[in-house]
Amino acid sequence: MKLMFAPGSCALGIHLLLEEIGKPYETQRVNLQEGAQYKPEFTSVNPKSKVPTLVRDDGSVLTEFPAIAYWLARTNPQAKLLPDDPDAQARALEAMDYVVATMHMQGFTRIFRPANFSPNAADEDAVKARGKEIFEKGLAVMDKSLAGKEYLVGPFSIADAALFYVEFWGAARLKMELPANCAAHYKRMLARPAVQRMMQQEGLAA
Ligand SMILES: N[C@@H](CCC(=O)N[C@@H](CS)C(=O)NCC(=O)O)C(=O)O
Repeated sequence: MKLMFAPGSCALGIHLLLEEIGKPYETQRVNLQEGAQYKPEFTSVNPKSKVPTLVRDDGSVLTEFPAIAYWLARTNPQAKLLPDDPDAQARALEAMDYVVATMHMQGFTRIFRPANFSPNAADEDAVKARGKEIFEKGLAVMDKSLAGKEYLVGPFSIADAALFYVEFWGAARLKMELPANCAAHYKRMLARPAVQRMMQQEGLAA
């Protein structure tokens, strides 16, 4: 398997899952700043121009964070990345979809790429402020859902890998103070050996 990723991007959530699984895999860095995701070498693999992109052992390509995370969990049951119970599975997918589709795509994309939301440069601050509002609302929702729990659905699951990457963006990039349960979850995640290995490999470790 080969993970195509950019250090510090949302792909870090998939990278940490590969470390949790512990089977050999390759990585290939994609330089998003230089626009490598729009060049034929990358678009011939993933025409969506996005990381994470997973090239599987049979050569087939899987994209979209939730799909990759779900497939990794289902094909590596020994790693216990998804509970067996259908209700808990649905809760994990529910949380992961909210993180990716709302907190990241609606919130952070406004902060990182305001020009995608308005052609008018004068709108930039307002677009970013709206993005931060969406992210903060998401954090409040996740914080409530973590109350009295170590991880989102009880034991560690793929949903925690998703929550971790947006917590990382909030804490390390925006220098925000995370709400208490998210801050404790972020700390708990940082203490996992698999997360530490991923952080080292991506050059993100403090
Ligand atoms: N919906 C996609 C989002 C992936 C995504 O937005 N990736 C960002 C990095 S965090 C990216 O590759 N951006 C490059 C670009 O849009 O040019 C997923 O769930 O995997």
